[in-house]
Amino acid sequence: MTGSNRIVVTFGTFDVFHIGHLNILKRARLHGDTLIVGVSSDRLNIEKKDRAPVYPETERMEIVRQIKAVSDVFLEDSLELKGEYLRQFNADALVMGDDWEGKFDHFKEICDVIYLPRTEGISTTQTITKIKKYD
Ligand code: C2G
Repeated sequence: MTGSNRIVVTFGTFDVFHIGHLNILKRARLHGDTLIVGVSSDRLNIEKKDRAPVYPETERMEIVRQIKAVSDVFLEDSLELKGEYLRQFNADALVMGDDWEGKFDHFKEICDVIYLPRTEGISTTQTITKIKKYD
């Protein structure tokens, strides 16, 4: 008998990496055996959020790649390609934080879609604001 290899995919920017990011990656991994993370590109952030991330995509990818729960990373260069990415990686589950609740339900035809509660009290934006006050 061959062992199962349930593949979980998640997406995110993971800028100014913090405990909320670590928590979701650890919890996403518990939903399968392999965790593949799509890290959003600098170009995608500039297009969607009108600003570049603090850390460039190469560094954000390397930080996420080295997290124990993570098996592999790839660059997410288009929000519209999520379905293609899920098929390409043979995803059994898509895991996202519940700030995205309901937004990806249409992918249920490809794989399980699971939303996990966000870690309270921390975000990249809050952290940047806090650091600015140290000036
Ligand atoms: N997250 C969390 N708790 C926090 C902050 C973030 O659980 N306190 C989760 C988010 O819900 C998300 C992941 O960490 O699932 C990455 O968060 P962001 O870096 O903010 O990514 P985002 O900009 O939401 O993703 O296709 C989606 C894009 O890649 C953008």
